[in-house]
Amino acid sequence: MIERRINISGLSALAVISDIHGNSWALDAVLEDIERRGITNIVNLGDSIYGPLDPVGTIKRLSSKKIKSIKGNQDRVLLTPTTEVLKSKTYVYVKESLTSNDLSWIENMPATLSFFMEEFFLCHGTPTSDETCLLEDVTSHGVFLRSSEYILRDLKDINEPVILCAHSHIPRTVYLSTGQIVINPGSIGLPAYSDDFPFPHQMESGCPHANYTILSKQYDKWIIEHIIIPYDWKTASKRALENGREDWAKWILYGRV
Ligand SMILES: [Mn+2]
Repeated sequence: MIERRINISGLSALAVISDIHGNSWALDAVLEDIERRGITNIVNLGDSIYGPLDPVGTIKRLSSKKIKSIKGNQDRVLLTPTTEVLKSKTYVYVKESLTSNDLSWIENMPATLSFFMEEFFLCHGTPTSDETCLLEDVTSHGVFLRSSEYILRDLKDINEPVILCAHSHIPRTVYLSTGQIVINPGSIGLPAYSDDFPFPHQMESGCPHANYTILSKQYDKWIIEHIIIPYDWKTASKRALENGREDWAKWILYGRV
């Protein structure tokens, strides 16, 4: 069979990564998989650095590969920490390992981005908030897939046909009545976590693997592949433990809270 890949926008495949959280072991496994597939366009939706893992190694990899990255809420707190964040030993660990070059690299990332001839819109949370999930309702009685109506309300000013969002660490794709597709690639480096904002809640991918997504254009339609990659999670988990984060060590090892 002759392959007929129609490449209308000039971009035939895009790898979408996010929420690395300093896990360079997981990032290496994902970058290797992307390279093996011959994909050269990579975008990164933020929360790249923060975590008790390998912040410096992560920045090195992202900047040397020239990966187009936006800021997440946990990249932003490294520049403007709240008093509560200042007390966190993970914040101190990450902040002390960063050089002023690293900090300006973080500062230079935009919060959102319209990418490739306005085909893609990139945001960490929603277009206007980096700490609100676009596709999940976080309530006092659990986390649910958000209604299309609420998602569309947050996307009222966004005309791009494909919206790439992150933050929840849950890989999923949602199709809207406007014909727009919203894709969350899940997390590379932290497959589960618990958090208190806006309500105490848990997010679990259910496995320790790194998650990312590939979009490839076939006959002018995007084929979406959510990819699950095994990597050396024992080593990453051990690093979290060495840095005093038993909770992170468990989340990384099991993909469960
Ligand atoms: Mn986030």
